[in-house]
Amino acid sequence: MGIITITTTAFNDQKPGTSGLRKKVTVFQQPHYLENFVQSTFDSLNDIQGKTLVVGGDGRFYNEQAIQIILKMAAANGFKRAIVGQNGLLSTPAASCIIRKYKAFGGIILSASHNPAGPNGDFGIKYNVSNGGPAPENITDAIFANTQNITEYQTIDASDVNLNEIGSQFLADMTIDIIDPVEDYALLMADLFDFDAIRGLLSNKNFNMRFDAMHAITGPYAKDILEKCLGAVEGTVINGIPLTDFGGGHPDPNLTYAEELVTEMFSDNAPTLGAASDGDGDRNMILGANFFVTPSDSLAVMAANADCIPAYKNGLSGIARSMPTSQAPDRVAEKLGIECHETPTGWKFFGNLLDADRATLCGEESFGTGSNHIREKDGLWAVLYWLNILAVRKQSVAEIVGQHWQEYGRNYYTRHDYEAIPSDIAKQLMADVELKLPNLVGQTLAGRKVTYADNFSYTDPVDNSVSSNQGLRIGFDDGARIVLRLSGTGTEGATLRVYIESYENKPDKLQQDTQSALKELIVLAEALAEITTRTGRTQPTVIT
Ligand code: G16
Repeated sequence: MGIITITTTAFNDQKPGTSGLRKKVTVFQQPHYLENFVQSTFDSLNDIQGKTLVVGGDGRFYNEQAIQIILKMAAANGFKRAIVGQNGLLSTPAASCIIRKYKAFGGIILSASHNPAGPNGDFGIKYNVSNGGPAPENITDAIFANTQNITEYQTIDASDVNLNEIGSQFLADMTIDIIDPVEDYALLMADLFDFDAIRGLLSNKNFNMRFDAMHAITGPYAKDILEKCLGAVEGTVINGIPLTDFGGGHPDPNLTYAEELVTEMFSDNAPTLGAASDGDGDRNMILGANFFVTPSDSLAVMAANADCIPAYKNGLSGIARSMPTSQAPDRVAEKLGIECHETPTGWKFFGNLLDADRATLCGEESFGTGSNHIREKDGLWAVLYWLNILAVRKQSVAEIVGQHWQEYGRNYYTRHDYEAIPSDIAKQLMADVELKLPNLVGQTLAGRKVTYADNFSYTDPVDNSVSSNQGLRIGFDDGARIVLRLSGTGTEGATLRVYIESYENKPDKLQQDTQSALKELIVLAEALAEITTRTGRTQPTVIT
């Protein structure tokens, strides 16, 4: 089994986005396309000789073929050991957990997250570093630079690895350990939460829950942990068998795409708790009976109730949220007297804060929450966190959030997405809004005074690295905000995201409908960006 060097030419579209490289499957299937990106990744890392690499993915179409290619290239490039999830499966949080637990050098995670899968769907690849988190920008920049100059890659001439059988095999000089994808992750969860209290809750006949795995990776994790270990009745987990095309669905846990769950949770006999996760298991949506918890509120409530959870009851070192996430968590941080960080969109920006113990809980409006237990956001962890809170507080989800608003006030929050806009139109729209920003400061718009308007730039407080152009912000004197950004995860044209928030603390105004409460700001954002005129869209594709 000799190492072979293959001559290749560069592709010019391999710039990693918010979370790795995401493209259509058909793009990844082009000869040398995946190989170029993998070699460019290996070449951006120092000293991989003799090291351990974790490899796994969300099980979508092309997952196993990609893993075979990656393993052969890892062996040819000098890795000594690869740890691979059985059948090539690892949820993103489980991959992060395994990188940390086995002190691997890094990991390759194959996923396009919530994007649809199948032969005509999306595929993705990203590299995670030894802390278990997504590679920081200096590495993703180096990967991109390498992809532009690549002329050859190394692989070995060998037959495919058997991904089905747990145990060890060899590929040239590299050991391959096929492991149970769930076991290490489940053990970690049992360490963090009060499983006995959750078992008690789940055995209470007045409590019932539904978890929608959306035909994606969390099915086996949720079945093992919720049903087998914690005693939730069989059938609690729906759509629990991972399919390579996710059943033709769009496994994005939000009010639009998790339709089956949402319909049940807003019906007359709704379960007490509803939850869903996404393609690769790092996102979560939390619902009570007839009640939706925004991801921003979810982070705030989790932080305010950290004393319910064994792993966090001794206090949080800080909270971090992405810039477009609502400011609800900031109010909790202020009350707790802990640091609160505002980072650009992308979980990679939380890594330094978590490593330096400047944040314990992190969250994003894009249905991501997580903690210092790993270095990725974690869907099932968030569900267990809520179960643990419910077990201790013995109230409904709506009661807990309602009391939170009474205490801290409510940050009304919505995100309007306009998907698949032609890229040139979207870029021009953003450029033109940016030009307007300096003149907005001091003006009164939608009955509020603009106090700042800028393009968000972040200086990491740990390593002082600067990330600019992270979204346009318009802030008002009453705490309201309008934020505009282009998504870094789509694969078709551009997705314009408009984030809108306002703050309310009058006790009798805390239960309004979100879209009505934000109406003036929504109209203002549309007018400022001239969305309909420029895109022809009269309404968003998705509202969350
Ligand atoms: C990824 C990132 C998140 C980010 C989200 C949306 O999540 O890991 O940090 O918030 O994309 O990013 P954008 O607004 O640029 O599309 P995932 O779950 O897709 O890996």
